[in-house]
Amino acid sequence: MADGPVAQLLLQRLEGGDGGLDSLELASTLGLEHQAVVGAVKSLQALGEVIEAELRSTQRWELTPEGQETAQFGSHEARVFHSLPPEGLMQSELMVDSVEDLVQAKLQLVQDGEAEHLSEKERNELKKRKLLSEVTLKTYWVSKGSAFSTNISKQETELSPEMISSGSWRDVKFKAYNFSSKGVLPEGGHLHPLMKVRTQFRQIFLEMGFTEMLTDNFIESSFWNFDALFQPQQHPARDQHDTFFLKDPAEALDFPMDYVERVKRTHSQGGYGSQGYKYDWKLEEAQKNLLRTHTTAASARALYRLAQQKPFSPAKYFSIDRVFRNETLDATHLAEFHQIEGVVADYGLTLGHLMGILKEFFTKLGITHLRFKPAYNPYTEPSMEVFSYHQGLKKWVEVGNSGVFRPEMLLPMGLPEGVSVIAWGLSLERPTMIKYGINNIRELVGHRVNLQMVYDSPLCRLDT
Ligand code: FB9
Repeated sequence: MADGPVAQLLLQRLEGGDGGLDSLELASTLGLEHQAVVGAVKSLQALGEVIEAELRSTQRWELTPEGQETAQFGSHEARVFHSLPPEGLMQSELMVDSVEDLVQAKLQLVQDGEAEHLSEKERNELKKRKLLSEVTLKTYWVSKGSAFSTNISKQETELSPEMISSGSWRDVKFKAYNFSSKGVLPEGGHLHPLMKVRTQFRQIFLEMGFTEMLTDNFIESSFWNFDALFQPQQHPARDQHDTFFLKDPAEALDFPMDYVERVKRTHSQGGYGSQGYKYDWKLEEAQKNLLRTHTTAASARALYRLAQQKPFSPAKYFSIDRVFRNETLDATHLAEFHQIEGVVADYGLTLGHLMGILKEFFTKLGITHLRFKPAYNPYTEPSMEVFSYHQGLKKWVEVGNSGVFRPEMLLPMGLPEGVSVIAWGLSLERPTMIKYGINNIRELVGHRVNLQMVYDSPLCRLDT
């Protein structure tokens, strides 16, 4: 503060001096930190022409932390000598009977501000041993300004209602606004990179005319997660090592039973042109609660709801939310991830439509030059894995999976003959890790995440 004690001391030194003073020397004389004197200089500068302050660069030798330790406790060689046992060692092993610790002495000279007593060769030797470093200090040469005065009255920084009503504002000096001072950066929240990338994907789906599905239930019944998708009850994905089943509540009880009957028949006897899986389908298996293994369960619910609307009207849905799998954990896989899924329902959709919409979708991600590879999913036929050549990684990268939902899934829902549904999926973590250059999933999610990474993560632009 301009009316603070350091500023007053500085003004008195100027008053009594014969020209000017150096901020570093004044700090040393007053036994203050140099920054305290610099603060007083800046506050006096804000008053206008009370002082003149010229910024100067001063070279100074300072001890490194190791140098400070050596100055305090002695050089390594001396400490070895002093560590010898009092009875000493055989003369043949030691040729010196005393040692003068010149290194420590020189460092103490520097510590006392007398570095100039060392030769350049000596200083460079200590610098080479990383005991000494040359620093550039910004100091101020302060002299009297045209409006110099030692009587710096307290400056008001607030105009209060009392001042206005009493008129006392007329008798006080106000501190000038410093319009160039930067405001205090407001501490706000910080979006996690995953959430930034999710927003980008959501934007892409919305501009493509898709509607976001309801995905607010992590807990799902086996019925909607598997049976409704025509995934047989003995499928390996349905057992404990791939899926997290719940103990309590272990069972879901609320189903549209007419629909369940059609699903049961399709699995066990076939129908709609399909021979089915010819097994004894059990309601108890379908009632088991689990943590959804894919957001395709939400797609099944959305498509069932669509099928109840008569007459049928085409729809485009998407979802981006957490799914859970009892995976083997590694650097890129955790037991959960965010699945992104797009679904289009209309009459006469074909694999060509699926390829076309995938090209449009991935182009918006900046991913071009797609390749499609035949694949298998229990609930889509045909299915395709989607690949793209990644220029940065110089290799083909799997960027998603896709397919046409099977009639055995769609027709029991009540969707009209001729309506087909194309769909695709990918993860949110993989593109996020690539975009933000993160190699280990635990740097992105989990209890070991460095929050500074979250604070510092830049805006996400997927198309660049
Ligand atoms: O995300 C994936 N890869 C990917 C995506 C985008 C990307 O962008 C880069 C910035 C340029 C890069 C990579 N994958 C899917 C492929 C692989 O990472 C794969 O190894 C891991 N997969 C997950 C599942 O693994 C247990 C990613 C996840 C995945 C896989 C399939 C689906 C959804 C997510 C699906 C589906 C689907 C299929 C048919 C109908 C409906 C849904």
